[in-house]
Amino acid sequence: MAKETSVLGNKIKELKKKRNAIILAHNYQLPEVQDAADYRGDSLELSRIAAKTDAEVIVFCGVYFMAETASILSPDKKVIMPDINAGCPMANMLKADDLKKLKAEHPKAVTVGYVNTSAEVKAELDYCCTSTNAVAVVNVLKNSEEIIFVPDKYLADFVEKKTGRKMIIWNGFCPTHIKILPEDVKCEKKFHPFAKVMVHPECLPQVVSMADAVLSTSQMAKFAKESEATEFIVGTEIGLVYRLKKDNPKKEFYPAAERAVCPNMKRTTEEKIISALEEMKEEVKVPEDIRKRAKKSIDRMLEIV
Ligand code: CIZ
Ligand code: SF4
Repeated sequence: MAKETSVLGNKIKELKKKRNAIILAHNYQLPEVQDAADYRGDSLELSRIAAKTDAEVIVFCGVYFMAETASILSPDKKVIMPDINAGCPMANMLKADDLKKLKAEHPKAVTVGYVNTSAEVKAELDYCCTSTNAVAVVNVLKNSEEIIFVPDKYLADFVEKKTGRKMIIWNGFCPTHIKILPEDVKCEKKFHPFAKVMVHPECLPQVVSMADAVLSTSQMAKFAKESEATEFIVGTEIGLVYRLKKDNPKKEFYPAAERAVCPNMKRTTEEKIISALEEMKEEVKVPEDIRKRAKKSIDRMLEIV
């Protein structure tokens, strides 16, 4: 098995060189995909790496909105996905027309949208945000009477509690993170009483309220490294646990719930990376008019953080 993995790994390396490509893997990708990648990170970190690299081709191992975000920031590069059908159900819960309607109902509201949205939705937003900076973005909007926050109702709930703002929210959610239940955290805490509990803000509010720290995946990576604690209960998609263990071999990481698996994140395989590099597809490209408007919402976020 190890031999087979290295054969695929070598093939990927060879093709990467031939195509002048880099491979980016989201923190939730399969271990072997993370190992094949040049960089791992959250969606914004990876999109910013894509914008900076000299490589001409970006192989984005993640879900569709993430590859779109990379394409929005790097219009001159070829962004390809090993499996174009890897989507994000949360992002698919809000269409641009839904947001247009919500905006028409609240004409004075400022619109803030989680990065887990399509490019068309981002084009309708005033501000994009990530789970790392959602609170900071909303805090800047002190003078705005009304705020629309889409699509994740649980991230919205967390931001409302942190900022004291009441917002107009959408009914979206992550089907993977809601699988982590309060009793799972309770059970892990019983087995590992000294472990710090890190939880993603896409989790249920009852789970969020049990956490020592509510963090995005990039923040979890940083927190695990810098904390004096040596044991952590990890309340997010289980792919991150592989990265945490690899980066911190002396520390212990326990998934809050093994069932918190995002099937779309697991669609990408080494074999599909090879085909993508061989055939140079499927390309993700955002039409220029939408790209320009979507980029504005990302730029506004980057001005804040
Ligand atoms: O922005 C990302 O990469 C997502 C969706 C999760 C996270 O917290 O990193
Ligand atoms: Fe979307 Fe949830 Fe999967 Fe992230 S873990 S890509 S939010 S469905």
